[in-house]
Amino acid sequence: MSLRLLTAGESHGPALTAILDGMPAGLPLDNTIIDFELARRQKGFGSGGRMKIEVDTIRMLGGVMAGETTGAPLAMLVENADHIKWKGKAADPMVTPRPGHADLAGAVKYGYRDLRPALERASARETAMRVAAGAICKHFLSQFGIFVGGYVQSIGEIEAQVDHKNLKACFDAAEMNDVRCPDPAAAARMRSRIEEIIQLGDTLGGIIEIFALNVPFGLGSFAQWDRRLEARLAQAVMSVQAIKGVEIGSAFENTRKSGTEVHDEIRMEGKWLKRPTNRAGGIEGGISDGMPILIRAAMKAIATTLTPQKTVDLAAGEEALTHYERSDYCPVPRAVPVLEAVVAFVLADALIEKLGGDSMAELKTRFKGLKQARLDDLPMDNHPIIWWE
Ligand code: EPS
Repeated sequence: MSLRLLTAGESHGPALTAILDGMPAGLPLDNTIIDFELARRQKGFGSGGRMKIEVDTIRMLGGVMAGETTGAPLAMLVENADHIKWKGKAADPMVTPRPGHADLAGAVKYGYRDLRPALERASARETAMRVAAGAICKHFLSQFGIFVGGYVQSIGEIEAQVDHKNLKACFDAAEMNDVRCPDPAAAARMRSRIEEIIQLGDTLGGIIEIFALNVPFGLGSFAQWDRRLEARLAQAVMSVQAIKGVEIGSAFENTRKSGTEVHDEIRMEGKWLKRPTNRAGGIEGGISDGMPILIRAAMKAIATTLTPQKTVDLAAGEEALTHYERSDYCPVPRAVPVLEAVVAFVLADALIEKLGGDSMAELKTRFKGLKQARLDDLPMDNHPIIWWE
């Protein structure tokens, strides 16, 4: 691991913090790059009241001097505006765990006498810091021409028609509406469905697609299980709150096809090796293959519902209904920048590992020398070899 990220902080505590360690020196960085992504995370139809209270902005506490990274750990802080409402006041006891939330799991595991510590840290508010770190990773990747983007593919049962040959256009179109969906007709239906679910006091999940363009050949490795790029991406995606499934390329659809139908043929265009299709999602043998990386993430309908669900009052020791304070209804559109961030983190980590070096100048020189999928870069000589004596 070249890059490391730790976050800390509670949803209603004074602030959220993060340390991103391992970013090379010499990356130009100003707060607007991070604030732009933090603002994207706050926007999206289907949010609850909290997003009207917060205006997430970054405070850099270390690792940047005179507008450039120094190679030292990047220390970051986002304040919780809602904290003032909680500070110094006794909070109502929380003793009825929400099915599907971390409430019960956290209380049993840590022995809490109230559920709040579990939900405070398990909360998706933490994703603000992953977006902050991810903004730096996206910016780092952009120095090498790599672009990470995403959009909503489905919400509930409503699916968008997506042109996977024009992923950047999908991203641009999705940024134009508040459900982050590239298909305007589906976007309108998604919006009405979310309106309906708000009226019903319920929540909705969906599928988000994240892609990366211009990723060079050779990130990740089959040499060891924990170096495989799809495994690292899957872990990062699955670590995002409410994500319960992940797919690389069209993996699930591929299961319905035979081998000759599934795999992406290798063709020649001059000396270049080309892949007319990308059902593998840009990764073969745990290594990026130069095609766009495509990841699909399944987000469940979140656990906090205005309509009560059956649970147990853990203090009274009797069956009860869940208690509702406030929540999002459909955070799927807001999850897009979060998933972009975690994918950017993994790709930045793999690129730094591939290139080595402590400064952007060193990395850029090495980037130019990377091998590509062309015959001239392959030393195949067609001679018999004795592999084992
Ligand atoms: C969350 C509950 C809601 C969300 C929150 C995640 O917060 P609150 O309990 O303050 O209403 O808005 O997400 C954020 C605060 C955020 O920044 O995304 C939860 O329980 O996970």
